[in-house]
Amino acid sequence: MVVKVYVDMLSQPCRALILFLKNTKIPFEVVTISLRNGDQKKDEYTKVTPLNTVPAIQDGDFCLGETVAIIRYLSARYPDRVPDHWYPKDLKKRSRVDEYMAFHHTGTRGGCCGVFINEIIFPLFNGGKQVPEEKAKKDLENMAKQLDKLERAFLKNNNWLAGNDISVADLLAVSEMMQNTVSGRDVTEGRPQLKAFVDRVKNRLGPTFDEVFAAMYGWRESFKK
Ligand SMILES: N[C@@H](CCC(=O)N[C@@H](CS)C(=O)NCC(=O)O)C(=O)O
Repeated sequence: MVVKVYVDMLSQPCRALILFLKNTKIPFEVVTISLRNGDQKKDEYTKVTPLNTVPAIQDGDFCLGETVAIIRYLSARYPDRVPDHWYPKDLKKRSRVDEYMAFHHTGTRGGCCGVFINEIIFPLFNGGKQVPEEKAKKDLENMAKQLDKLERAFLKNNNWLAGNDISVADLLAVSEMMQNTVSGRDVTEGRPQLKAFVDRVKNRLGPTFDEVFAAMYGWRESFKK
């Protein structure tokens, strides 16, 4: 049976999930939910997830939202189709990935997304208006604080965020950090180790990286004009 995956490729967690799926043998089919068109609020999608967010999946009559829950579900559902390093079966190794995923939402995503919303989403929905300077400053400070934590607690002197090989933690983090490039912001500026990490993830994923980021690259180009 093919798992239906509801995504908008401009969304950070959706890209992380698709990167994960493309690097496994899980059979899946993409269903596009356009956030810009408000598809996530339609009744039909509410039946898939009353959270009305992307991503979500449907596996037979079982529907699930929230990226982390989806990754955990799919890894358990298809244990032989997911290379172990993505979400290890070993309890201690897996717990390292879980530790990052628990940090991710208020940490990397909280920090980077706050700035992204200020720089792209707010002006987009408010006729080009900018957020108050004080708010922009506060959110930039928070992003710096979260990225400091990311480097100090997870990246340290390692190649990957959670263990000695690439995992879903790396996909979630990089997808989030890449989103800020839409406004021309490089969140790795002044952070050589973090920059090297992003490049490492990109190189490790090969062509699937650019495939998955193609829609976001297009969006970024539209801001350059
Ligand atoms: N914690 C959720 C976050 C999902 C989320 O916020 N998705 C955004 C796009 S990045 C969304 O669907 N926003 C639409 C809305 O809130 O109306 C996850 O990881 O799945």
